Amino acid sequence: MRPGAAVIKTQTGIGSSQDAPKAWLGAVRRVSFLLLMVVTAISGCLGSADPSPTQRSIALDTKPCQQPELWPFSLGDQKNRFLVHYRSPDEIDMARTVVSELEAAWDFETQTLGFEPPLPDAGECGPDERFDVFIWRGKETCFVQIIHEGLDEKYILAPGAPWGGRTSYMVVDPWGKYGKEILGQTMAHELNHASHAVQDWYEAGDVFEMTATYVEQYFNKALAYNIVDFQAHPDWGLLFYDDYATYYMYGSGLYLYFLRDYYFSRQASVDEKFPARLWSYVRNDELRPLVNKPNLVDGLTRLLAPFGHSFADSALVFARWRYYAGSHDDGKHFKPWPGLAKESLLPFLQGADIKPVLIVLANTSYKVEPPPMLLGNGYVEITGADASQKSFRVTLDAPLNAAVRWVVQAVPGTTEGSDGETLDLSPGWARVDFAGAANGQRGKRTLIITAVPTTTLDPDDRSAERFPVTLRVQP
Ligand SMILES: [Ca+2]
Ligand SMILES: [Ca+2]
Repeated sequence: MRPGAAVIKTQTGIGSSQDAPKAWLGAVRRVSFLLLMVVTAISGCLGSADPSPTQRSIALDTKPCQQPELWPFSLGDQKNRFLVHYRSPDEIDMARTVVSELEAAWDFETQTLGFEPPLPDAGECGPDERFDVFIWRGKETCFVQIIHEGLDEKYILAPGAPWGGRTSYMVVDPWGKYGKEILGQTMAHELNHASHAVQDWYEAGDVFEMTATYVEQYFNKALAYNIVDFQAHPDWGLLFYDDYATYYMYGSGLYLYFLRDYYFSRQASVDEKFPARLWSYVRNDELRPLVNKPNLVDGLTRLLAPFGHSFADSALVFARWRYYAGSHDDGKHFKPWPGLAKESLLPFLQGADIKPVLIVLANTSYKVEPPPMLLGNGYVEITGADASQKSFRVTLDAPLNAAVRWVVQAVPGTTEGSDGETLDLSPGWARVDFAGAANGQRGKRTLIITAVPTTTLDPDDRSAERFPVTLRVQP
C-alpha cells in the first residue's frame, strides 16, 4: 500500500509516483505540493466499507464546498467552531462520533499544544464561518485542503491573515481503514494540517507530515510503518521530501520527539508548545506572503537559538539519538509520555531500529552505500573479529567538495554518562574503542557518518544529491 501519492494520481490526473523528486524546485515544487496536500492524509484513508444503501455515489473529484447539496445534513460542536456534514440520515451516529473526536482534538491541539485553530472562512465553505468537515463514505482517503486551491486563486488570502494564512476544510472517510479505532488519530492529524494552513500552506513539504504524525501520538497509537520507513532511510537528508513515495515524512516525527526530549524537557515541565511555535516562526513576511521567508530552516534556527545550537547541530545529535530507537532503547534517550502506553509511541514501536551495515573487523575499505545526502547518514556497525580486540582505527576518504564536511560519531557510549562521541579525524585517522569487549565477548561499535552542509540549507532548494564517502577500518 502506498501513501498519498498513488491517490493523488487518481484524483487529479497529474503527478506521477514514478517521478521521484530530483530536487526541491522552489515555486514549481510548491505548486505541485499544493496538489499533493490534497491527500495530506494519515497516509491515505483506504479501504472503505460498501456505500450506504440510502446514499448514491458521487464523483471522487467532487469539491464539497462547491456542492453542499450533496451533504444535506450537518451537526455542529457545542462551541460553534465547526460543522460536520453528512449525506444521509443513517450517518448521524458516525457524524456524532466525528464531532466528538474533533472536539477533543481541537481542545487539546489549541490549548495544550498551542496550535492556531483553523481560520474563520466567512461562509466561503458551508453556511457560515465555521470550519467544515465532510464525512464521505467511499472516498477512501482523508485530507485537509485550502478553500481557494486554484492557482488563479493564489492571492486570495484569508481575511485577517495577510501573511498568507489560508482557510481550509476537511474530508474524512471515517468508515475506512483510518477510521474506526484510529479515527481519533486521523482527526487529530488532519486538524493539525488545518492549523498549518493558518501559518504557511506552502512551507517545505516534509514538515506537514512530520508535525501531524508527532501530534497524532497523543491520540493513542502511532503507526509502525511510519517509523519503519523513516529509519530505513537514514541516508536521506533529514528534511527530505520524497513526494509521498514512502512514509518517511510521517516517520520524521521522530525528529520532533527528539527535540522535545533533548531541548524542550529541560525545565520542570515539558514545553509542549514548541511545534506550534515552530509553525508560527515559518509564517511568511506579511509584505511578501507568497515568498517562503522565513522558511523551515529559518524557523528551526530560531527555535533552537536559545540552546546555542544550529539546525545542523541538532541533526548531528539526532543522528546519535535515532540509533537509540527500537531495540537500542537504553532508557536514557526517548522518554515515554505520561498517560500513554510506551509501546504506542514512535521511538518504541517494533521496527524502529536503525539497521546498520555490519563489518567484522579486518583491514576493510567500505564505500558507504547509499552515499548520504546532505544531513543524511551512513550507519556501520563494526564487530571485533575476536574478544581480544579492544579498539579499531578509522579513516575516512571523500572527494574534496566545498559543499560538505564529514562528521563521524561512534555509539553507544563507552564511559559512564556518554551516549557516544564525535571522532577527531583531524590527524587523518582516529582510534575507536569497542563497547562490550569483555568476558570473552566480541566488542561492537556503530559508526555514524554524516554529510554536513557547509552553508545553511535552504529547504526550497534542497537536492537529492548524494556525496560519496569511503570508510576504512583497521585493527
Ligand atoms: Ca464554513
Ligand atoms: Ca514560510
